[in-house]
Amino acid sequence: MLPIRGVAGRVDNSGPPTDQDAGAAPAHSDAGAVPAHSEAGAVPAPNGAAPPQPGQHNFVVAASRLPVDRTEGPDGEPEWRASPGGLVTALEPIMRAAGGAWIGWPGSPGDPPAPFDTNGMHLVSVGLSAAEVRDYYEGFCNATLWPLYHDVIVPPEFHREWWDAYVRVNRRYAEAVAAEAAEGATVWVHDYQLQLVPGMVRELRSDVRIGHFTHIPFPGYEIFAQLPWRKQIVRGLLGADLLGFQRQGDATNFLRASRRAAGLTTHGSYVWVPDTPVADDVGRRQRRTAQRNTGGRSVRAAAFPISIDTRGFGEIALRPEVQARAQEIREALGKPETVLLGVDRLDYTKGILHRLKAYGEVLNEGHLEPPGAVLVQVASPSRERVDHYKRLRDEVEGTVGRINGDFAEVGSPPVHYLHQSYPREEMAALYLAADVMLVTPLRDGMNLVAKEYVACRYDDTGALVLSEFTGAADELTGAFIVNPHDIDGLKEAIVRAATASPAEARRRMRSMRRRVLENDVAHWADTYLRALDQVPVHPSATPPPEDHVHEVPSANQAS
Ligand code: GDG
Repeated sequence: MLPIRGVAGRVDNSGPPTDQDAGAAPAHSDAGAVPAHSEAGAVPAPNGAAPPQPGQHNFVVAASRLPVDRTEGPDGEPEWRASPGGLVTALEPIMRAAGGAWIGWPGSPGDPPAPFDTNGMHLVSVGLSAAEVRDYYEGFCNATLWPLYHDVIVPPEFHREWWDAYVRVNRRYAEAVAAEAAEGATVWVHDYQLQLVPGMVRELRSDVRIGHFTHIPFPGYEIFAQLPWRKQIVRGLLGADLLGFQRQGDATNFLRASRRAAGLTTHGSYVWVPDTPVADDVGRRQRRTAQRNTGGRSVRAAAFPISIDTRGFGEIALRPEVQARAQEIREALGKPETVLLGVDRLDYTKGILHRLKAYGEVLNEGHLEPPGAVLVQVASPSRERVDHYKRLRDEVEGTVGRINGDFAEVGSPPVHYLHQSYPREEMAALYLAADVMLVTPLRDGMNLVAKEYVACRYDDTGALVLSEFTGAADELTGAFIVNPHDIDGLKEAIVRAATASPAEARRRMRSMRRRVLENDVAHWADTYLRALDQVPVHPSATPPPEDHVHEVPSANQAS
């Protein structure tokens, strides 16, 4: 059993976003790919593979990316250096105590590095060919699932060859997990890139305990239903024992998808997964009887809101050199009365254009006036080879140019736009320098930036404008909560945040700091892993109680 305990240590949630890279030689041939859309609702298993022998690791994490950076050694050969992100540092003590392994892609196509050990963790690379980076990563993950799960802000693309690559790459991860996990190990799979892995691991290794956590929203069924492979995704996730989501609404959406896309029965926060799948074409009563006559498992879907290393950020913010840097930033901006700040990956989900539109109108109407007010917008490069991201960059940069053209004086533009990534200390200095933090996503699983800002405001000053469509809005109720689509409401909130009395700002910030200090990333990991630990090792064969919900599955379940 996994040792569950308080997790200490420094956690860095703010590693520069690393999902934009790609571009070298293929490591894997695409030949021999499994025809993945051959059978409705089932992801085909590989033929004739011998069951894997248990590995040596009691705790195995599978995430899209490995916590490593590629660097160049003295002889020009690639070297891999550990780069601790939030997740890895939160899990590190557990990894060390349990003999943990981390499975992920190192971030560039081509031959993966050999497994290596760092900080008590065993890192195992999954290689992706250049074609798989295109079809699986940039394609199915970031041009199908990402927009679909973020309320179709841009239209998702559905391509069967992208789905094939998704199945193939998920299987590669699952096989790596099965090879590393010791008998009875705990496996924790992360996010939308690996939704088939729980089911595939269960097929290979029914002895392990499997958790999955979705970092992004899970969409309402009317949107999810667009996905031609909705049933396979639901079934893949249901290979887990515990499904974690950011918000209760996400868990509820998943429970509904289980009923509608897969015809399963739910009871409270549990989905009943019968051992023998019931055929799609039977009537409602027959389906109910058939499901009750077979053994099965109950899978729990619940909310576990992720957080940051609150104390780690607070410590950085207290460092004299970081405070001096914050002062320097304000001076470089021309010592304005009000510094507003946005920090986002350059992603259409983050509402950067809505924010700029509102800010431009606030200036135009004279509610705030440059050079007394200055907006700093950090837009970290992200997914730069995906079309919608290229277009977004052009639009954001055009809008910034227009606002500066309209309102700048020589030497004092009202928007400072930074298309760059910064070290964590510089991020903390920016958070310290900002009077008003603008977090206005159209949809966001959680949004860690909002929590990082709060963590750095050790003197209870500063104001947060926060979109109601972020997971963070459930917790940070001291923020000025906005609907970013309502430009007038957004303008009003920006002005109210910029002009709030010190007493009001303090009251709001204190309540937010309390929340972020109580629920930090270590608490999140602990809570999740405790809940996973409580799942019975031998699944119950008892059917669900009578108060379950059953819906007639959607007419067209097949892909
Ligand atoms: C996904 C979900 C969920 C950004 N620029 C720099 C930098 N960052 C750091 C921030 C923050 C992180 O990146 C971004 O986290 P977010 O939560 O804001 O957003 P996503 O990247 O979309 O993350 C999200 C999250 O997963 C966790 O579950 O909250 O909803 O979409 O930590 O500080 N860090 C550094 N330099 C930069 O330039 N060092």
